[in-house]
Amino acid sequence: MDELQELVERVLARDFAAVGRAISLVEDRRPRASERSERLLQLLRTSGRAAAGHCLGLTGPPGAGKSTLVSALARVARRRALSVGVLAVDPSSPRSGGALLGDRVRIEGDPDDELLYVRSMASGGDLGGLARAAGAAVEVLTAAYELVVVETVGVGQSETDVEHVSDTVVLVVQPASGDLLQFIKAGILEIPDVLVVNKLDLGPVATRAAAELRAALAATHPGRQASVPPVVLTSAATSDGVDELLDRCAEHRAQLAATGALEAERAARRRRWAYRLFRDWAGARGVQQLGGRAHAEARLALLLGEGRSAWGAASALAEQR
Ligand SMILES: Nc1nc2c(ncn2[C@@H]2O[C@H](COP(=O)(O)OP(=O)(O)O)[C@@H](O)[C@H]2O)c(=O)[nH]1
Ligand SMILES: [Mg+2]
Repeated sequence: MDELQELVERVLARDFAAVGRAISLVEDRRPRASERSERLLQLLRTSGRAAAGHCLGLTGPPGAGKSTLVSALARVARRRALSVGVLAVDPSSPRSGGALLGDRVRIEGDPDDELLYVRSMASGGDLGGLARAAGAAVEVLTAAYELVVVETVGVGQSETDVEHVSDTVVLVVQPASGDLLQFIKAGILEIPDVLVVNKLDLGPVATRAAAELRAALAATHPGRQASVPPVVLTSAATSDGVDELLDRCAEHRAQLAATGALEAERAARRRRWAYRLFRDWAGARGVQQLGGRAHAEARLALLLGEGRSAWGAASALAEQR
């Protein structure tokens, strides 16, 4: 067994240090690391372990309580004896140099708990690089842990979109923030699979916000009652509603699996992700040279079918041009 195979074995065995090393490897943007990183991802993918995993993407405006909710979700999931991996993606603003997420995920749990792994990732302003690294880190975590939770801001924005890495997208809002109205206007309510109004402990203002949200969803899904996503009220502070949130997310995953959509969605996501990375490098002209987006995506699908990662496929296509 070579060094990478050994690393993969240890990642699959949920060895803390190995998971950390694997993520560091796929985060490494130096060219000489990319071949090893690519092979690592391939080995993880062929292990087939990710098929059993579930990746939740939590998104929503700063201050809504995502980090606190991730912590509460991790606690509840651990109580259900699920192994949990957490990734907090922090797209530092290049202008202010500040971090949008501000804080780091604070997970209060047993520090000796080997089945709860938490990692945060900052971009330093390079969103394309962040997209690549976060996507790859999620692949590592999904191979290792039964439940993976990714926290990020910026739903509906380009490269950091959680919808490109998560099986289940959870939009978190807080009551009386005005965010809701903006989401409705921006058409963002089409994206999430589950919606959360957090800070239930604030009282009637929270239940009112949930009612408004349900009404808005019914309006944006006319004639499609069955596809209206559930709205869950939670208090990340007290853990109220967090069990229900986990149930709703598990139901969404079960639906995907039952219709065969889980694997198809993951493949489609990987293709879109590869396309984004390719377009980052090659630009609109590069896409045009290949005959447009559909053609570029078809070529990428072939490369992905050979077992390449999104990044590997995008760079291979960029070289083929
Ligand atoms: N009252 C109340 N405050 C909360 C709750 N969840 C989070 N907070 C507070 O809201 C603020 C933002 O929380 P944080 O998790 O950092 O939000 P994020 O920016 O979305 O990750 C913090 O002061 C939290 O303590 C909740 O359920 N109830
Ligand atoms: Mg946060």
